[in-house]
Amino acid sequence: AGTEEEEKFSLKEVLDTFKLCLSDSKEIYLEQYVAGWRGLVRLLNSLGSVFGFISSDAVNKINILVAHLKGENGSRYVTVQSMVAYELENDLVDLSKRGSHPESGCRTLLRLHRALRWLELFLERLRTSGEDSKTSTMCSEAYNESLSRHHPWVIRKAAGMAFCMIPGRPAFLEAMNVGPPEQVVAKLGEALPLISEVYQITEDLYSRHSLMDLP
Ligand code: 1Q0
Repeated sequence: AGTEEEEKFSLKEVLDTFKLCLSDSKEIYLEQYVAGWRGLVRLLNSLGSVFGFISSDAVNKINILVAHLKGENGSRYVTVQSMVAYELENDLVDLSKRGSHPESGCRTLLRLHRALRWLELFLERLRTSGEDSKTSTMCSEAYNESLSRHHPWVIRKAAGMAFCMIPGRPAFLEAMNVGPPEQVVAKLGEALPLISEVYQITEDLYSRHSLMDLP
């Protein structure tokens, strides 16, 4: 019985990991950042197997970052800031075209970072939506304003088809395991500023180092 419980998504848990992400000096702990994504992937998996191609890409990215964290230079990967500094100082990032570092921490995290913007936009819509709003519409609008511009046509097409399979608003809110819809909405209100802050700090860091277009 245990495993099913453990696999269950909890919004609170995701919220907590994103909270723990930020140090007092606003550095982002990679371990917690990755843990936040793990929780989101769990939710995505609970929504159905049609999202498998999305969650497997996310898991792949998560695993790359974990391998860096656990690797021999793991101590340089404790925060996103230290990772960026370390990889840039040691020429471990392909800056303009794919080369010998296809799995740099910087380019890998950038993909999740862009997806975090989608999440922010989607959750804001979800939070402020009326009872009969369509989750699939909210999802694709958020996608079109963020991630889509980084995706080739085939991926946009596949994503569009997956969005049609998202459960409706009541079932979606239910999947968060928080309680009645009003409570979920309140929790989302708590989660959003945190997600936005983590997003913004990463965004500033990446643009300061001109890392926004890493191949
Ligand atoms: C509920 C529906 C979820 C929809 C997720 C939106 C994102 C769609 C992305 C679809 C593309 C995935 C296929 C692979 C793409 C890669 O080519 C791309 C680029 O990587 P690379 O190595 O080829 O350069 N990868 C990405 O852009 C990363 C995509 C990661 C998406 C992770 C989505 C995790 C979703 C979590 C569900 C959250 C549900 C919301 C409720 C949260 C409550 C706090």
